[in-house]
Amino acid sequence: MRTKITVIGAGNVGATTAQRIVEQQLGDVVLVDVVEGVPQGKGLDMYQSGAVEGFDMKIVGANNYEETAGSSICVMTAGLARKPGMSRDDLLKKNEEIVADCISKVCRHSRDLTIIVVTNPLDAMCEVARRVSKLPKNKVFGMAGILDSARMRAFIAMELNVSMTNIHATVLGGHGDTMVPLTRYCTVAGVPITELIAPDRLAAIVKRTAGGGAEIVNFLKTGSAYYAPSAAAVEMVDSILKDKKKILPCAAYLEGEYGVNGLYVGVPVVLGANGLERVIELKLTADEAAALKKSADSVAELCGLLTC
Ligand code: TXD
Repeated sequence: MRTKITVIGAGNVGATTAQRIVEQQLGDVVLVDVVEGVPQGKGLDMYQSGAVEGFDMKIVGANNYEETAGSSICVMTAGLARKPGMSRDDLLKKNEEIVADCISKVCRHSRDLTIIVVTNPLDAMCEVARRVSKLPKNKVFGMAGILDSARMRAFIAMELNVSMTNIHATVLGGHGDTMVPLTRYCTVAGVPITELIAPDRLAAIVKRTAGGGAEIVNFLKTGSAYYAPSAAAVEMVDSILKDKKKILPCAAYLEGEYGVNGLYVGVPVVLGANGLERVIELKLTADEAAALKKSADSVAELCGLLTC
């Protein structure tokens, strides 16, 4: 049996996610979008690259969901992206409609689905997907923390001129301006970052991390980041399909962990064959816990505006 992965949205994040999945030979891909011809054209183009890249994964594009039948994972990227001056929250109403529509359709064709939400505002869109799919919380979660942590790792690598792969960083909280980069848990080849970077430089890195998405939006002007976001989503797909049980920061539905109840917030989790298998509870200082609470409060405020 070949593994099938549905990617909804054939825009920047969706198409790049599909490309990474087939190039890493994680499974066959069905790329779905509302715009006629775009998923078909991008799918065929990517499929043809297999002859050169050396993969045999199938990839097809579609405007409906019949082809997605029997998928084990759905990466949900459809929706509007930010333009300069827009916050992620400005996207709420329109993207709620899009996510609700796509998730209800994809669930009709695949019974045993794990949904990775990418669409912004991320934490609220995870909640929409959970409500509409009626799947358990281990099967519906979101990508944000891996991206935010990757940005922090990149900025630390730039500062210290060392390999990004030696750097470990954890960013908690909602995917927004209230995210909580945890410098105390940040290490370079095992050495605490606080021993390597002066407090003012570290504060600047934390600030740049929190504004990392806007920095790219301001450069691109017509859209938001997609290379790092797609890499982050595919790391999640890989850990689930190969049952790697990687510990990764993801948007998870919390029921009491970190003192949060009934909300999606970014926390470290174990991703394996059973989806989000476990939430890892880090010990937080009073300041960190307060920052996380503030972040959770802003997620709660947005979720209060949902109509589904
Ligand atoms: O960290 C994160 N979670 C994020 C989130 C990082 C980067 C981007 N993030 C969000 O993902 C972003 O704010 C957007 O909400 C989504 C998708 O971003 P992308 O950059 O891929 O946007 P595009 O290029 O505009 O693509 C969106 C596609 C486009 O092709 C539309 O035609 C399609 O979504 N779309 C739909 N497809 C299927 N069904 C419906 N209803 C639909 N509506 C739009």
